[in-house]
Amino acid sequence: DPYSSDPERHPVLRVNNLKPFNAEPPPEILSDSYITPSAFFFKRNHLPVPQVDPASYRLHVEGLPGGTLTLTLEELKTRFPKHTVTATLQCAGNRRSEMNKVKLVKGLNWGIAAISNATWGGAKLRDVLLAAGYGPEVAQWARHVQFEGLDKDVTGTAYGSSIPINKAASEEGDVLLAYEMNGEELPADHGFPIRVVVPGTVGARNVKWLGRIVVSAQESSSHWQQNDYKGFSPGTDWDTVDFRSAPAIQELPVQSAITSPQDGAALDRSADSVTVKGYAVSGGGREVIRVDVSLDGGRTWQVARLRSADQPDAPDLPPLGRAWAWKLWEVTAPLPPEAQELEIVCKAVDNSYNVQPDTVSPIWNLRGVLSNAWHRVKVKVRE
Ligand code: MTE
Ligand code: MO
Repeated sequence: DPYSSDPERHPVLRVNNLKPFNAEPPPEILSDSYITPSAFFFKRNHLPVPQVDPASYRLHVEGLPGGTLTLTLEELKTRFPKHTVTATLQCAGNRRSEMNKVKLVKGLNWGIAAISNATWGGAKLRDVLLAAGYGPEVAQWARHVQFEGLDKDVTGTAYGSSIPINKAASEEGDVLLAYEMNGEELPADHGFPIRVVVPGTVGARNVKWLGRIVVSAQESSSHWQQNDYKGFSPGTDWDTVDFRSAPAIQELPVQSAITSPQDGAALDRSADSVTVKGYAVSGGGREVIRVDVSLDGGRTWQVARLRSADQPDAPDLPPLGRAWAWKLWEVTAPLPPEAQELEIVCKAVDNSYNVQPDTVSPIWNLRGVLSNAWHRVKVKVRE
């Protein structure tokens, strides 16, 4: 069993698939803390967790004129300044289960918690690329930076993906070769000893157990870059889909969801009010500027309080275009007097005034990715 050496996991996680291991925390845990404790951070593995010996670990940086730069773990930690970045990671398939309700899609049936927030520590990819010979000459032809994991399938094919060179090499891109998560060594499930953290970019590009970096004129040729993690029209089905016709997902659209109360919960009339909590985040460093909440299915709205100010771990006001971390929000509102059932809805707005679509059908796609419609939960009011 190639999965027999997988690490132990926290029993509270909701397992979507055991081998490979895929799990998300109960949603209310997400809004309990701005930084998601690593044990509760969602886990998305395509393959068995590789066992990497830190002493013999090597990172290969290829494709640059000087030839391959090979670094030990120790060199990565000592030759380059350490940076920390608080960034939210979200799987492209987060909230896929809502698409499944419209029409069946292919993929793990994620709820709303295939998303988490952590503080990552490591070397900047930019610094490592510069040390390996990246410069204006290379910028003439280089377009992508490819990443390859040390996790392999039975045929020996490794997990891989790529990001645009502009993101990888820019000072403001904040892309890390992370060896720390939440102040500790990276856990096995999250990529020990090194993972790429690409803030503002879909989870799939944040390659774990990183073995190889290749600077190239081409995108990664891996299955996960070419034939997966792409969006399509609701009218496209498996007979007509042409994966070459759509770009690989990089930056994610604006997203929000209600973590509490949960669908099907019962509220007491005697409580008079209801507190609604959730998360909101956008892609590409765009900052969430507002979250609207409705208790009546979207007829009337109020503005939620963004909790960033009272979060000790929240970074200072992020520089424009570098809002990498989610915002937790909450709103307490009086219970509508007559209502026996509430349909609570949330939607977020980012600083480009991007908004979420109101329903799932128009954004449905066969792979169930980019599921970011208004989030709706129905709760009963008990007299
Ligand atoms: N990297 C490797 N090497 N292997 C993987 O299976 N899964 C990707 C990405 N990086 C994956 C990987 C996907 S699809 C996601 S959403 C994130 O890792 C999940 O990261 P996490 O498990 O730390 O939450
Ligand atoms: Mo993912």
